[in-house]
Amino acid sequence: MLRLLSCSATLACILGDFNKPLRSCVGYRATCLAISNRALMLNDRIQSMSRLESSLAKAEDYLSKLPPDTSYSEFEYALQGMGFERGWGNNAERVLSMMRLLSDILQAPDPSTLEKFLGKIPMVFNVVILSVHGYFGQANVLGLPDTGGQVVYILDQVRSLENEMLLKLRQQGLDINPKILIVTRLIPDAKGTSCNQRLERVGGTEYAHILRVPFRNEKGILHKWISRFDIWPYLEAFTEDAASEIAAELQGVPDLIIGNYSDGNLVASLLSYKMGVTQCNIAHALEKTKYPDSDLYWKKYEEKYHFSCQFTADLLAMNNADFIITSTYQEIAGTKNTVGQYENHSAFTLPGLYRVVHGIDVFDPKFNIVSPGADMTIYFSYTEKEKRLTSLHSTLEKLLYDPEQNDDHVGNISDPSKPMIFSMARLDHVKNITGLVECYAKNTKLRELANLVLVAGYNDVNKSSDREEIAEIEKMHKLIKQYKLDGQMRWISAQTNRARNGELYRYIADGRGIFVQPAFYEAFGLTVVEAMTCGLPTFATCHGGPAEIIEDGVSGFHIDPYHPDKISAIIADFLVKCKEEPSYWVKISEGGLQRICERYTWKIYSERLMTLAGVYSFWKYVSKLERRETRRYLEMFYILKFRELVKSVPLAVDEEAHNVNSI
Ligand code: UDP
Ligand code: LCN
Repeated sequence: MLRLLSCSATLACILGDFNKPLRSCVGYRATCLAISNRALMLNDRIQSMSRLESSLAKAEDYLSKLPPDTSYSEFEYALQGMGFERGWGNNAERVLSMMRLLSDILQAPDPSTLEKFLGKIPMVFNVVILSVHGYFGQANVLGLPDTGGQVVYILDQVRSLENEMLLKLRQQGLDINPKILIVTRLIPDAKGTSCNQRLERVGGTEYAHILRVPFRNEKGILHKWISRFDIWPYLEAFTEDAASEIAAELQGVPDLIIGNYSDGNLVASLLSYKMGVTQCNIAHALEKTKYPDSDLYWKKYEEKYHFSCQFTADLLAMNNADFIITSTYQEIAGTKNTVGQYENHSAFTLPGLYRVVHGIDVFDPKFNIVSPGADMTIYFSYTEKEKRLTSLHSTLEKLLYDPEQNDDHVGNISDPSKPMIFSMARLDHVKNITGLVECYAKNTKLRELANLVLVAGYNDVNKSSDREEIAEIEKMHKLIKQYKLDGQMRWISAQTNRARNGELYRYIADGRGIFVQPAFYEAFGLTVVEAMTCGLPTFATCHGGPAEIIEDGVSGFHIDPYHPDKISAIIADFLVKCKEEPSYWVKISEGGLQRICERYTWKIYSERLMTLAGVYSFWKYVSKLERRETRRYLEMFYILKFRELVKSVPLAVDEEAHNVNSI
């Protein structure tokens, strides 16, 4: 963005017609949204650039004579006479500083002042966030197939976004309340979750809701959960239905649409195109990177994964987006030795289908790194004794050590005095939890030094409807038997209570344990951030986000899932060193905590996201014409290619006849 804005021709274009976009982006938009019938920032008295400049000079002179904390209402009338309306700030100091910023932009433009100004003016009141595939809920969903970090990310994002929006609106001197809608799939067969409710308020917020819209086709509504790989035939109708539901809830169009994952980003593209709204994409994980050679051998994968649809949807969405946010740099452009997730889409071939010669430009200024964090009310250091949930310790001890077998766990720990090697993830192949079991099982020294505790998926194949999970469950049982792990290992099924999970990380830290994230590929890795935020020394895959989150040997360790023997040796060496020199454990724990404070917090995230929303909405307005050709191409690609590919994905069938009118 900044690179483009610094180009003098572009600046000339913006400034030559500044008044129009300014009006459009602020005053007009607020009127459109029917948030208030009054204009924001400028009124009809200012009709030209010269008038704007002279009014600014007059207002600055007037405001500089007032005490800085004079409240807006005390000088509102005077500013109205000069052509200004609410939105500049809630007191004389803020209004003056905003007006000075604008004067600077008009007199001596520079990109950072423009970015600062655009980040502060009231432009975003209503946000729609799309996360289509289920299960999306606030309780009992984590660990269910396909339902992991994306849900955690969005719920935390929404809470911190609402706080940031409210803070900004109040600082802007506006008494408007924001609205945030998370739009997802309504699943009538909700399996004990709230995914069959149309509207649900997000806990810890006042103005954020989950809005659920069912999948339907000509036969009616789909009742059961289906894998994210099979949902392509439902998305177009979902978009239509979602558009009406959103309009009804917001009584207008949103100011920003944020897509999540391939399906959400595609729906975000269709909606933003339809509504003319700024679109932000968040990939979370681009599947093409996760499955090696899935482009060349797409036909092999097609029946199970329908990657031809997914990769096409990804190309469409990333090119349609006004801006993209990623959790790490490597997600965009990789490292010296690895290819970035987006970079992976710059050129590739799906043999017999199409060849991509310029899929995405990773140096496009639409890319921004905005890293998520962990909810610090749940995840905090094990050293913060006064905040600790010690009342949960007896439950946690039961979870970890109760010798009585039940459906929730497999295996026992016979020596609880040893530190624990802990991992928690969905039981997908790519998470490589079975790989960790095998590497632990094969290293006698490691088995002597520590116990293994895993929280992952179901432990009974009959409970799972996910093909990858079923294969992993079977493998896990086989390994436990083959290596006689009972006594040293506990496999606990997915745990959905986040507060308890937070205390679990800390409980394991109390016993000088560690966290291991052994995935073959991890796009970002929220568990890595959670564990580090709790002060648990973390060993995480060098493939993907964790390689950037952790500085090897300083704030944790990198491990390579393709070299399991090395992993067990690195962990064993660490545990031995910590036995001899307990301060080493503390050093790594503190290194992790420091890294988190510097980079991975939701506060940093939401401030940046709000600034970007302002900058790119403005940019969308001024660059409308330039993007027309791209849009035509994307339309053609969608209609001629994507729609055809979708026809090859079989429609899901509910087990028993459902009454369409029953929901
Ligand atoms: N999680 C959980 N219970 C489980 C498994 C996972 O609460 O049994 C949570 C975990 O704490 C984290 C998220 O689900 O917040 C997983 O996010 P991550 O980015 O690590 O992986 P993803 O599942 O998105 O691939
Ligand atoms: C999806 C993933 O695979 C994880 O690596 C991320 O942490 C999560 O989404 C949240 O972005």
